[in-house]
Amino acid sequence: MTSKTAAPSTALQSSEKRFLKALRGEPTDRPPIWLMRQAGRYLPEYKERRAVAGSFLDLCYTPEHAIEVTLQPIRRFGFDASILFSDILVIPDALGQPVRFEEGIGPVLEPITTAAQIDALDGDRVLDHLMPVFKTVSGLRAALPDETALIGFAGAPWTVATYMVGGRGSPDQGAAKALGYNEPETFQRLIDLLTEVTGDYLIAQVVAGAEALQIFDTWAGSLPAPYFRKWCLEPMRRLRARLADQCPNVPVIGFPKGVGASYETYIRETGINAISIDTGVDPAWAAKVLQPLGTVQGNLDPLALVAGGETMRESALHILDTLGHGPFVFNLGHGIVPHTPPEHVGELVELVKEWKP
Ligand code: 1CP
Repeated sequence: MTSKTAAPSTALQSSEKRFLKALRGEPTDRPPIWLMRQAGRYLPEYKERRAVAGSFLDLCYTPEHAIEVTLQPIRRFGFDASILFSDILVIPDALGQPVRFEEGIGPVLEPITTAAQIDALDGDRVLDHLMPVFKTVSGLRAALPDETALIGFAGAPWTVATYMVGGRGSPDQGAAKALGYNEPETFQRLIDLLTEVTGDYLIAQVVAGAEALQIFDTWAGSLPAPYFRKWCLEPMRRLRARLADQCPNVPVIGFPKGVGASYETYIRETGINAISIDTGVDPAWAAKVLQPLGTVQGNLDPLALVAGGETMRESALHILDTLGHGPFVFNLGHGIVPHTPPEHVGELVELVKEWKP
């Protein structure tokens, strides 16, 4: 795609939305809040809609259903941002490596482990295949309340590659590492292809109406430093540069989960606007080292949200008191888990909305 993009106009200009102001580092009346996996199985209305839709991918690829499940948590809790309902694994599906989601297992793909299989993937069909996702994005822009920002997203090349090569989630990403260590050139071809098509995909989401983008690198923390640089940092730097060129006004949030002190290198070297930190990062360290470089998003333990009560209150207030004075977006350190009581989410949103800087 070569033309520059402008998001459709709505009653409240994008620029005035609290979440987008925070991503640009501008002062806000209070920190904005949204939660990773805010749509999902902890909500009874999600389970109902999921049953009607059929398979998980049918839910992602039917705009009417995907719009509905994206809006469910907005109606209930009034979050400042909504995230497009989809999954990071629509990219392999679109490249011609079919994905299915099995109850109790998660995503299942036919593993790709040879150069010939990588060469058979077809980057040219990605945007056509994902047309329903773009319809969901534009439908959401029309349906969301004026003050609610819309986040588009994708998985980072390394994390998506771990599923493509391993065929499913794994605790150590062993299959992707084996291919990367034994056949570095072959694996690099896959990373390069994913970097290219992920850029196409994110730009098309912006054209359809996404106002900010988040890139999930869930398994970044499992790589030794030189490989983290090669397979996470470098592709993200290229992706960010392309987005800066094609949609310069759209802020980008990175989430290289579990990388510890490398969060600093990541924000410095990629040029992203904001960094989402996992639960293990000390908010005081993030305030001192990361906030001068960009907006910090995070990092309540999803299990403190399950616990609720004083544990949740104290944990949330500690984060707010430490990070809430600089550019900050309240979130979790990882996604909401299915056994989270929805009432706890309501209490958390109230607490954040009442907190004063
Ligand atoms: O049965 C169901 O209903 C499926 C559960 C589910 C949901 C609700 C999956 C399967 N994906 C999603 C939606 C989803 N996934 C969203 C949009 C919803 C929202 O945030 O409100 C997003 C942003 C994702 C991103 C995603 N998918 C990531 C990155 C973030 C993270 O959680 O680390 C990853 C790694 C995936 C893969 C995936 N999809 C689904 C599952 C169960 C998994 C994890 C597989 C594993 O165990 O490794």
